[in-house]
Amino acid sequence: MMQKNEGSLLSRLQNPAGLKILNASELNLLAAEIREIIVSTVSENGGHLASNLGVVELTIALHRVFNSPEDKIVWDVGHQCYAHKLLTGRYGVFPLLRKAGGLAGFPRRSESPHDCFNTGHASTSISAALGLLAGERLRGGRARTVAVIGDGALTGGLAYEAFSHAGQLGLPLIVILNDNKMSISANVGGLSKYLSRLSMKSKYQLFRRHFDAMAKKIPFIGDVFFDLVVRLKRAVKAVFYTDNFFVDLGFEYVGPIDGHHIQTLIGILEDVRRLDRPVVIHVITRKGKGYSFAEDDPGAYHGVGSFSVSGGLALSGAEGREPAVPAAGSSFTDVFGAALLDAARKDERVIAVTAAMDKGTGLSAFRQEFPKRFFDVGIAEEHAVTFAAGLAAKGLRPVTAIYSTFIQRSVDQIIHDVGLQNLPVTFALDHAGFVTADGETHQGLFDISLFRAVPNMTILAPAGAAELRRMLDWALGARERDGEAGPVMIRYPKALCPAEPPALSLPLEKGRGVWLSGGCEEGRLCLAFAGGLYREALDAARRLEAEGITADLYNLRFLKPVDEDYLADIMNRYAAVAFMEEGIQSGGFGEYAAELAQRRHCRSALAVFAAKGGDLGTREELLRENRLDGEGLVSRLLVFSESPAACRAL
Ligand SMILES: Cc1ncc(C[n+]2csc(CCOP(=O)(O)OP(=O)(O)O)c2C)c(N)n1
Repeated sequence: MMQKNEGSLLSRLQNPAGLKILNASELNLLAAEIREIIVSTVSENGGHLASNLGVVELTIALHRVFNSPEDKIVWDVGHQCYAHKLLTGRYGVFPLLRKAGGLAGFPRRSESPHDCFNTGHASTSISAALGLLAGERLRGGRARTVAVIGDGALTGGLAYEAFSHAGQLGLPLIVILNDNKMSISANVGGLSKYLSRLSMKSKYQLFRRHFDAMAKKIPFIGDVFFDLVVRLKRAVKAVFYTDNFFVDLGFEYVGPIDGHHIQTLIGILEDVRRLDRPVVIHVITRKGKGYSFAEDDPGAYHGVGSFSVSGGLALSGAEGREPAVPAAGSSFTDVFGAALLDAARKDERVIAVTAAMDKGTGLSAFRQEFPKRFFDVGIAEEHAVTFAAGLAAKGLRPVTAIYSTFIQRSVDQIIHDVGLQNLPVTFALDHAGFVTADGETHQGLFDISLFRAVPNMTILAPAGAAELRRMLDWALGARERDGEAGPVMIRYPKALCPAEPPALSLPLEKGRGVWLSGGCEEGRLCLAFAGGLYREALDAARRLEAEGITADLYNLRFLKPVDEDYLADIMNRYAAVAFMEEGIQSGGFGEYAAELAQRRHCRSALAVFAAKGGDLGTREELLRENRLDGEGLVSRLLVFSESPAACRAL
C-alpha cells in the first residue's frame, strides 16, 4: 500500500538529507504534513498519537542537523518515532503502521539503518546511546549520538544509572529531555516537580529574548551583528548554562527551549553538536500538539485504537478506560479494577501500586476512592515491587498491577525482596499473553517461565471474570484463613472475559485446577489449559467433538504450586494430555508437567502447546500464527491423538 499524496514535500523526501535544503517555511509546511499523516494513519490503525504529535518539530530539527544513520538518534520507549520513520524513507509504507507484516510502531534495527537501537520499554535510551557512543569512539569514529527521553521515562532508575556513568565518561553524549509534563497520565514524582522549577528558574530564554531584542535594534548591522555575537558567544561558552542536577552530574545544561520552534531547535542543536562534553537539552513540548482533542486530553490520546478524526475518541471509544462497575463482556482489566475496589472497601490493609499505568491496569476508580491507599510510583517497576514488599512487611496487603512485559524489569526485586522473604504482595499481571499491535517488545510471554522459579511464589491464571474475582479474594484474604501466606501472581490477557461456566466460580483448592467437562476419565484426551486460553481450548474441544473425539477440559488455575499427586494421576489415567499456555514454551508450565511425568513415570502421551513468540498483529492473529487458536490446536491435536509421537515433533 502506498501513500497517495504525491505532491507533498514529504512524498519527495527520500531520506533525511533532503531536509538540509528546505527553507524555514518549507520546514514548517513539512511539520504540518507530518502531523496530518500521523493523525489520519493513527485514526485508522491506532497507535501512540499524542506523544508523536509532540515531537514533530524536534524530529525535523534533529534530522536537519545530524546526519543519520552515521549519527545515531535513540528514541526512549520509541513510541514517538513516527515522524522519524516518515523522514527516513518509510513514508510509502506508513499506512501499514502496526499491522502484521507492516511497520513497527517502535524503532526496529531490522527495519531501517536509521533505527539504531530497538526500544519499547522505558528509560533505556541514555544507556544505549552511551554504549553506542563509547563504541563509536573505541572504533575511532567521531559521529554524534543523541538520546531523546521524555520526562515520564526519566522517572525510571535506569536513566540515572546512565546519567551517572555518562558524567563519569565525559563523552559528548547529547541527551534531549522532552518535557511535556506527561507520562501516560500526568507525570508524577519529585523529579517532575524539579523539572517544572527548573523551567521557571532558568534564565536562558529570558536572556535570549532580551539579547535578541537589543541586538536587532542596532541599525543596519542589527542582524549581522546579532548572528556574529551569538555565534561568538556560543563558540566561547556555547550557551547560557544554569547550575542544576544535570550540571552536578557532569553535563552541560541548555534550556528550557520551545520544542515547537524549528529554527530555535536547529540553532541550539547546531551549537551543541560542536560541544565536546555531555549535554542535556531541556525541550518543552506539548503532548498532542496540533490536534485539539489530543491537546485537551493528552492522557486519553496517548495510546488509542481507531477513532474519527473530526469527532475524536468521543465518537469512537478510547482504549484503556475502565468503568467502576464492569458490564457484561467486560475486559479482565475492568473486572480486576472493580474486584480490587470491593476488596479495598472490605479490608483497609489493601493498597494499590502502579508504575505509571493507572488507567491501563484498571485502577482509576481505586485512585479516586482511596487516594491515600493508591501509589503511582512513575515508570519504576523495580521500585514498585520493593516498595510493595516494604508495605507488606509492615502488615499491609499491597496489590501491584503491572503489565506482564514490564514486570520483566523486576525479576531481582521479586526474587530478593518478595519471594525470599515470603511477603504477601499480590501481583496483577495484565496483558499476559499476546498483545495487539505493539510488537515483540510488548508481548507478555515470559512471566510464567521467569516467575515459576521464584521461591514461595504462587501463580494463578483465571479463565474469566468470576474466577479472577475468586483468585483476588483468595490472594488477599481467603488463603490466610487456611494459614497460607506469601506472594501471589494473577496473570490474565488483554481481552474480554468469556461467558463462564459455573465451575469457574468454585472455591480454589491449592495446587489444583477445575474440571469444565469430564474429570479424570480413563483413556480419553484431556486438554489442560492455562486460564487465558479458555476460549481457544473450548473451541478446540467443540471442533474435536465434531470429529468424533471427546476431549475433557481441565482449567489448571494454579501454574504454581501444583498438587503433583493430583496432576500425576491425570497424566496416568488419560490416554493423552495436551498442555496449553499463552506463554513462551521454554520453562513454561507444559515443560514442567512433562518433567513431572517423567519423574513419576506417568503413562499418558503428552503434548505441550505454548507460544514460540510474537510480533505485530492482533492477539487473535498472533494466537493463530502460534497455532494456539481453536483451529491450530485441533490440527495439532488430531495428529497427536492419532500418533502422539508425531505430535511431539510439531
Ligand atoms: C518499563 C516500561 N513501563 C511502562 C511503559 C508504558 N509506557 C509507555 S509510554 C509511557 C509514558 C512515557 O512518558 P514520556 O517518557 O514522558 O513520553 P511521552 O509519551 O510523554 O512523550 C509509559 C508509562 C513502558 N513503555 N516501559
